[in-house]
Amino acid sequence: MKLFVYHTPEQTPSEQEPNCAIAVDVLRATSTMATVLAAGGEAVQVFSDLEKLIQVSEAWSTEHRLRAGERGGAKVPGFDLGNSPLDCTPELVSGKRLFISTTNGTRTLQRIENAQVVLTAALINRAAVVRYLINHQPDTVWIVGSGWEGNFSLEDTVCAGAIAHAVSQQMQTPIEKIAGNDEVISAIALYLQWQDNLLGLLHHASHGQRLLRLDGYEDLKYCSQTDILDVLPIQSEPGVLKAASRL
Ligand code: 3SL
Repeated sequence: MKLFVYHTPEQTPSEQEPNCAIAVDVLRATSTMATVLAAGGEAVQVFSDLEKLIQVSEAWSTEHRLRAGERGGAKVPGFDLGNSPLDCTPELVSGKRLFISTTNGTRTLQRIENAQVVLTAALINRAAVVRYLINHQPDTVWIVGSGWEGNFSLEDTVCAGAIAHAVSQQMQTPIEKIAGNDEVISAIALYLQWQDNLLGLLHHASHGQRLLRLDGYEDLKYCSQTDILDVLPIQSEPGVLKAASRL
């Protein structure tokens, strides 16, 4: 297995597809997706375009769908939800499909949707993703951060490092044997530096600061936890993610 870390969807090579691609958007899209599927959501379907989201979701009855959308961190007017994982309680989401559009996370998923296997990861479901990699041993794995509008983000990189570190430890393989690019080494270094204070790191992150200005402290706190949800979001068709146990 070779791991590659890309900080943004734009940095991924365009003429290749990996055996397994993992979208990461710790603040907050992939944290929300893991939370919805762990809480019994039927699926999460992602869109970059709000009009398209509305049009496709019209085919679902209102009892079976939720529309979620965020632009610049704020909820899209008229939608049921923004992008806070804390709103996704079992009472609200169980049995429903979440139709969601976010600024960066959905773009990452669209970039990697043709990989053989597509997963989503956040700190909160890191262990489930690592278990999948250890059990299935895909040859090439891309861990793709969402960043913010094309730029590096601390929170996605630290999550990539948390995944790569755990894979290396559990396979008892030195990191230089499984690292496919230098970004893997630097992501692990970031994780090792901050693993005991991930909430502190999210406070330094530019998007963490943006969310704090929008009253998002509780979201930061929730998203900074490691391995609290045993759920593996996996793509069942382009743009649709389900809990692996329900496929
Ligand atoms: O950019 C995204 O995809 C979002 O996760 C951003 S936010 O945290 O909802 O503002």
